[in-house]
Amino acid sequence: MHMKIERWWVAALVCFGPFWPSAQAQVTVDRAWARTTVPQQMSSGAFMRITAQKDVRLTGVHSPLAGVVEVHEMKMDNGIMRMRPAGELPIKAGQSIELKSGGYHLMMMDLKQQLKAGEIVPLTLEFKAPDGSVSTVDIKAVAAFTQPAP
Ligand SMILES: [Cu+2]
Repeated sequence: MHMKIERWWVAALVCFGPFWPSAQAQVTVDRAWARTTVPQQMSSGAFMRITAQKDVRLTGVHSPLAGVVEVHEMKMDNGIMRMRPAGELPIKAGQSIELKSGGYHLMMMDLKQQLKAGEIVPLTLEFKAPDGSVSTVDIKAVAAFTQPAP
């Protein structure tokens, strides 16, 4: 029985493998880092560069270390820096978007632990293509006090 299942999976890979849409081929993420926190701090930002090979929208983000992760936008408003949920973030084919301090960023809320320097913060980014297909990209952001040198 075990052998049978294994063989079926091999067959599935051979038959369907080349037709599976590859999330990795559509979106790449690099320079990912997250801001360290002090004890009891419940939220923090995560930053990275996202490059899309095809038109996509960043539709959701999840992390096992945070209850909620939202895409936020920071803007000057009458001399005051404000941030608010940005909703879905469109990225055009061939375009890179920099999530950085003072601009778009990922807001991690309801943090389940303190983020100490060097801590790995796993994040799953969910992208939607114009045809409605959904792909996810798993990344690991490193906690740091300020943006690490590229
Ligand atoms: Cu924010």
